[in-house]
Amino acid sequence: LKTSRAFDHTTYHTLEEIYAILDALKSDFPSLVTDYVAGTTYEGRDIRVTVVSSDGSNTRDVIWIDCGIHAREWVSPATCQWILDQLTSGYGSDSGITALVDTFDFHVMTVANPDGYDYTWTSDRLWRKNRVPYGDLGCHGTDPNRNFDSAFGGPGTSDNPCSDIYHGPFAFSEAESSAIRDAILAIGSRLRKYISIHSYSQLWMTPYGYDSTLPPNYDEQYRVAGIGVSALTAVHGTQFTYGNIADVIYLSAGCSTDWVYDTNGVQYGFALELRDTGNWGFLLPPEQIVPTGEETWAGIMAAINAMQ
Ligand code: ING
Ligand code: ZN
Repeated sequence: LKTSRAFDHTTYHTLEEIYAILDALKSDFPSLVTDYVAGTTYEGRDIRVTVVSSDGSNTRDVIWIDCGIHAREWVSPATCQWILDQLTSGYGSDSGITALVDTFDFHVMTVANPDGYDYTWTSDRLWRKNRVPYGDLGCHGTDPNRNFDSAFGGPGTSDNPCSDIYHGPFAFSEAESSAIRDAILAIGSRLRKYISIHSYSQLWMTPYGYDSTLPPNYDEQYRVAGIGVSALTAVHGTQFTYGNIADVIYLSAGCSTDWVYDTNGVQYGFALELRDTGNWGFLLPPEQIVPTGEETWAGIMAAINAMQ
């Protein structure tokens, strides 16, 4: 198992540790890895994007992957770390990874909700949202994945600031959703595939979440999702269900995948729910970081190679 020295996949990491790992990755691979800050949170933390590019020209098509939009879903940032490790340690030694990195730029947002993530380490392991105070009841947090301008305020959202699916006062009121929006708009027509990684439930989902209508190229997205799931299952036998968000999980207006899909002409918008199906749930043991990373990355690679 080849890995870059920056990483340690045997355990979950604090935000501070993750940011140190991302810094070390940049200095270990100066010609392959750069980064940028996509936004700053309410509590003043950077929202970082790591770019893996073998030519640095900023002209190649882009694969976007974000992790940790929800704070308690710890295996999601761990999987973005696994993916960054594969992209860097595999470049020049693994032919499949080398071919991908010579074709695409990868933009990886490892912790999309750093305030919330930090809060799950210090105060409440099961916190989901960001940490902005709202309302008269002393409640905190907007759900960043209900704050995008895709049927904002529609089904599967709440206008109660104390709810775990509070949509916020207006679309893009939050730093976390705005950071993804701004980064995606800057990538523009170079964006080939958007992938947002959550846990748990073992699902590979496509638009839409805001209603049950299927987008024009649903069949194509469903085909590619199926190829991803087959490759994922082949690694450790983990079963995934796939299909549109509204049918496979529930209606959820204002989610990132729908906004990116509708706004940017990108043909592939995926949202993944990683292990498990509820036995451990958000508290997935650290021993499962590596197998989860292995199967998820195999699925994503297959789904990239299957794009038309
Ligand atoms: N589930 C997701 C949620 O935001 C989801 C499901 C993903 C909906 C992507 C829409 C888009 O509710 C979890 N566990 O967060
Ligand atoms: Zn989530």
